[in-house]
Amino acid sequence: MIGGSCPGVYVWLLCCCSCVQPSDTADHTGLSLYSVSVGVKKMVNATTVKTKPYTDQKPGTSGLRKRVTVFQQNQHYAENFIQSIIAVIEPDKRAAATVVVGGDGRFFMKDAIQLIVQIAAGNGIGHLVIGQNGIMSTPAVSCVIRKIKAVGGIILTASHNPGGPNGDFGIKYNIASGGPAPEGITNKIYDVSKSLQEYHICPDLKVDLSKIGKQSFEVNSKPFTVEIVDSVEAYAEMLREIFDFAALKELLSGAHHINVRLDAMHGVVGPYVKKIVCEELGSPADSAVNCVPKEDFGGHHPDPNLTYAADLVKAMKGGEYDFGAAFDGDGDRNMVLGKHGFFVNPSDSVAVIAANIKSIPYFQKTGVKGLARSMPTSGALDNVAKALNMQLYETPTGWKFFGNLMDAGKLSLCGEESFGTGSDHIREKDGLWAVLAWLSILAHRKQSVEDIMKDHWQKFGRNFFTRYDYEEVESDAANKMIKHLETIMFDPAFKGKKLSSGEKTYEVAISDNFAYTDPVDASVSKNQGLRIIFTDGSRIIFRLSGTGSAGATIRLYIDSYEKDPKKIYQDPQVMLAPLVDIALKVSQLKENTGRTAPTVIT
Ligand code: VG1
Ligand code: CO
Repeated sequence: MIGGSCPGVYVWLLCCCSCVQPSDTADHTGLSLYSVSVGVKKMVNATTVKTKPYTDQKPGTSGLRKRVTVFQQNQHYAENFIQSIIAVIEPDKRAAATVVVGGDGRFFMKDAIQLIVQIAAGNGIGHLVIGQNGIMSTPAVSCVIRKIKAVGGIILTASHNPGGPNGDFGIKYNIASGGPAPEGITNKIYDVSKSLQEYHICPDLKVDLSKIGKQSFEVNSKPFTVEIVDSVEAYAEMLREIFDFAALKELLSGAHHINVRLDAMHGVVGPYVKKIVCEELGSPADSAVNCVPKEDFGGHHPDPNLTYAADLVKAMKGGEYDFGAAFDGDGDRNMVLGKHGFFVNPSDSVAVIAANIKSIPYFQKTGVKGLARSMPTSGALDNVAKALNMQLYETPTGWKFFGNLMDAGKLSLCGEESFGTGSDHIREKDGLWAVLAWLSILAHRKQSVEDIMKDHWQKFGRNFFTRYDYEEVESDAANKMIKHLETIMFDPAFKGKKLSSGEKTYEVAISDNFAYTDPVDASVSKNQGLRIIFTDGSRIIFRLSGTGSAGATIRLYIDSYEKDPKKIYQDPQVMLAPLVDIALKVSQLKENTGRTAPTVIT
């Protein structure tokens, strides 16, 4: 070693066999094709910094989400939360542990990653694997955690929330299965954060996020390595195993190819779409738009719905494209559109995939173990489960509840009404996977999106579904509305009550606050949404969002089943108008919040 002559820092050239230890030459993850060690090993010191706890670092539906300014302007705010996350990794496991780090490219991500590197090193974590330039979609992080058997991952994203200096930022912890930390762990993180007095950090440690390869350090005489990997390759490799790429290539670039338009909304999925759909499957380069990740998502909400993906909707209406899709900031959500902008409701999307599951080679290998949806998601999937004699699970909102079922071999395919679809190939919802699933169905059935959807409704009946979002309502007003609703709903006289709007009358069968007992570990999650279920099965659901960063977002969900083939092509907003009216009356939403119209209707 030549370290002795160079105080503080010593040079470690990997081409020089006399100074290389076997563990350093082995490519730790096997992930990157180009993994070369950057031949300098630096010695850095860890120090302990005194801090004061914050009381508001409770992870929500999917991680801790706050305004960027909250992370930036409050002293040690990000440091505290990162320290709280790392605190849940057992101290004796840290030296051998690998943690995956990646994010959706939003403003403040790179700063946060440098902090994670410094704090992970300061707490004795042995290895980090980070996407090049910090970029890694949420499903790709899940994929990489599983592939390299990491102890977990930290994802820097606020998903579909806007970014930029005045936008949102978020930090989420995923566990060794690749899935979002379950409530038991997020509660622990929160508890640590509430009493945190200090954190451990290597303030002088800096990594070059742009350079693929391994960067080695010595922290208080213990090795610490950071490996920067290609953000796309491991994920692409996984998709090649799941789908029939030859059939997809034929569909997208063969003699009778269809035309697609994919909108990455300047989120993280752009490089994935470019490499997989354009370069590999042969779709023309201009079929994918907004593919360069931007810190502020070009000033838009990176949220794939009819309101925020208006450009895609407009482009599809022109009739030039057969299939369209948009993704959210971190690449786990998807919206599917057919020719002329035909909208596939996400609750229907998962049901269609379930009914056509044989179009996807992965499921032929693994079999279909069970289906699941979040509680507010429409019952469309239930109809398929019943017809195919498959088990169906109804979980609370948020992907973390699916993981246990998947790990226990009870669940293969699941979805949420909020544009989330996925399977047990990983433990996150997966936007590009959902798009390739749909394209596989198109390739197999050789029908349009609209015809596939209409056939489905003919066969299974249709669950009309809509969601109204009231964003940034004043918290007190939202709570007042919920209190009011509870008073009415929990009155024993409410059951059997007939509620009418125009010609329509519905009789209350059940009214409750949804609670879930995990069938695997028996953990109980209460207060997951107020439900009014009518005797005909129609449902009105109210819940407060757990992903917002300011005020409260009220979500109202309506689900109503129709079997009559003559009625199934009607406009959902027309079909559901009486139930919406009843929901607004019962909740006195307008009176309580002053809101006369929702921010977004899906
Ligand atoms: C929302 C959706 C939920 C989804 C969650 C995370 O949560 O309703 O279905 O799992 O976002 O998605 P909430 O609590 O705001 O309703 V993502 O793509 O923002 O990570
Ligand atoms: Co997301």
